[in-house]
Amino acid sequence: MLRIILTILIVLAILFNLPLVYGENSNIFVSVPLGSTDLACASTNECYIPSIAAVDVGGKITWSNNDSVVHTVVSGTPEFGPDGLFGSDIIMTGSDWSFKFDGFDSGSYPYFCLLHPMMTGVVNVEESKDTILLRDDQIVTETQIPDWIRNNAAWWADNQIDDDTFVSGIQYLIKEGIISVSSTSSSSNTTNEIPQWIKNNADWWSQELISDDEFLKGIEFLVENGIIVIS
Ligand SMILES: [Cu+2]
Repeated sequence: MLRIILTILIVLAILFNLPLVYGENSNIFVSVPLGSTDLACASTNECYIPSIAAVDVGGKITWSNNDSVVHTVVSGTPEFGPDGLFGSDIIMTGSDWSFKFDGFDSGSYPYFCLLHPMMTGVVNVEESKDTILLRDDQIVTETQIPDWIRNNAAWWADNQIDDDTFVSGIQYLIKEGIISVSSTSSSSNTTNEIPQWIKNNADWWSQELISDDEFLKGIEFLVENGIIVIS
């Protein structure tokens, strides 16, 4: 029965192009080792091992209490106290506690043990690498364009900003090397008309319906036809 359910889930994932591959840091384990009440662990940063743990946004960390006494995991610092972002109750000897970092901004989140405040650790929440298994050719793609440009693309597609504003923004990003395109400007006898399909692409890209690569094809067209000029 379990096998049938698994098969159905995999088929559904493939049919609807859902991500099948997650970032490396989606399921992390941290140990509270034996002897963590000993002050010595603080001086070597071994009260939680590893004391600095990286996890993807939406990933899960499980803290296991391998010590002979109870401990806690509470976000914040001993100096300023708990900050309320995450926190366990008492974790019994031999037990564990998990927390999922859904909706967290990337950044460093310190934590400590309420019962033994010299026990401190840090969670580094990181954007996962957008590793998505594609349906047709199983190519793993990585993001090439900063995400905030989606806003610009959406505004442009919606005629809230004009062609010049959008194009000059993209032009600047290419010049600064933030976006890289493979083509270079060729013709000087150009029309400044931007084809509708590029605007459609921008709209779809802003909604994440097409990939960065497909959107870049439109940008490359603009470069090739001298509408975007890189000097
Ligand atoms: Cu403790």
